[in-house]
Amino acid sequence: MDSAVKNQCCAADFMPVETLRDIQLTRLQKIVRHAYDNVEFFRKRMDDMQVKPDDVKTLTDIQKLPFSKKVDLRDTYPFGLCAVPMSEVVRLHASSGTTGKPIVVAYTKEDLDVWAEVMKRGLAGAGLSKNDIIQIAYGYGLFTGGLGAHCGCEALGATVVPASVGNTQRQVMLMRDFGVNGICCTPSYFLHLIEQAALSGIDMRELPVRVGIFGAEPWSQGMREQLEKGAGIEAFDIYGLSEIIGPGVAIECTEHSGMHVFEDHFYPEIIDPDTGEVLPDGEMGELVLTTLSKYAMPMIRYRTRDLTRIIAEPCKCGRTIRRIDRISARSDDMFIIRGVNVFPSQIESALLTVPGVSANYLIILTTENGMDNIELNVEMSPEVFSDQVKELENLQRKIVRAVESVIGLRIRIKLVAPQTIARSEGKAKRVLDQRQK
Ligand code: DLL
Repeated sequence: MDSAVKNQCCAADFMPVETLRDIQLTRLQKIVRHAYDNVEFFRKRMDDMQVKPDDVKTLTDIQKLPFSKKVDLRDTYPFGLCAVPMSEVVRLHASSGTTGKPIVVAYTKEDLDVWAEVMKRGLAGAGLSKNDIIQIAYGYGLFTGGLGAHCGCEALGATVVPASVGNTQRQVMLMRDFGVNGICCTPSYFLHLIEQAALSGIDMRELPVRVGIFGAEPWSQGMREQLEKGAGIEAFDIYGLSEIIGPGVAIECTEHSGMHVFEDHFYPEIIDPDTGEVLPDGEMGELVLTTLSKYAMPMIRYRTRDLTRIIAEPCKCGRTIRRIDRISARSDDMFIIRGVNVFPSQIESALLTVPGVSANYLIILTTENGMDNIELNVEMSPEVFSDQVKELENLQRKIVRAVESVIGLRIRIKLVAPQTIARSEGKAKRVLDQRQK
């Protein structure tokens, strides 16, 4: 790794593994005690399992502790999992989710410092510095994306352009006029920005922007290629969730081979989602995270529902903190079509292997003759749209084959006209579920 880049990064990313494990254990013991003493929910769960904070003597003792889930945040809405008095809470965020009440998360001043620190470390690892101008086009507000990235950029000392989402033409104008070098937004929104720039005669590749920090939704390697080629940038995958802190739980370094988890603050485990059994490093399963240094709302063994694996082998960049692989799917995103398990992310990966196809698509689920059925609408680019019918049929056949080779099912593909699939400013909505319940 370039030593100039390394020097900007926090030394914590490179500490000896033994030191890291010592820090993790000390922090784990302290946070478990804090949660037990101050949150009735955790105390009761631990009492039910007959485990006390003092039983955590080694890092593997974490396995004795109970899991927590999103439903626990809903059941204790809004502040039931708070472990400090409200006078210590300086910020609230919330995530709406698809059903029922939002989940609320709280931060002390020190928690915000931790958040800014991990974001800063992530941005520095992506090669950004105080010399850069960074536009934040994640939503500001209850969603953690905007303010999380904002505080990290400020901690880095960069010049922040807090654009938030929306007003796409103005976003492009700001990028051009301010000479923005770094952009933080969802990958689907950046694709939209590239398209809109082109419509106003601006080639994003000619702007100074060179780094994109993209996350908050699953995205494939094919999408990465479209974003990097379309804007002449280097794209970094960033992962996080409101319940744990927001963006900045993990992020890629310049090696782009998995996302480094800021393990000194978030302890990762992978479990079998069906049995809850802890799986060895390298095996795919559900990511479980424990916050080691967040005091307003500590989360112990939180089941994220995100499927990935831990990559324990050392990264070429020299960081000692371990990596997780790209989030391949969420366990609750899966649908079953004709007996086959299908994840939306598999469809995107397959689709984008076909040359000339853009990442604007919509998966439509319906019920036909009492069975679940799937149709994939794919938007054509203006160039493809003007092609002969024969060529369109050819493209359709290629997509059918590409999808079949990944999911093992022949599905209906409909090619739709350019600009007919709704664009999203935040997380893209890829699935329209019209199944009869
Ligand atoms: O999406 C926090 C965030 C903001 C992350 C900006 C990265 C950038 P939530 O709204 O609570 O928080 O949604 C969290 O989004 O459990 C994953 O399912 C998904 N997700 C987040 N980042 C990624 C990613 C924010 N890089 C949920 N790849 C998580 C795939 C992601 N899925």
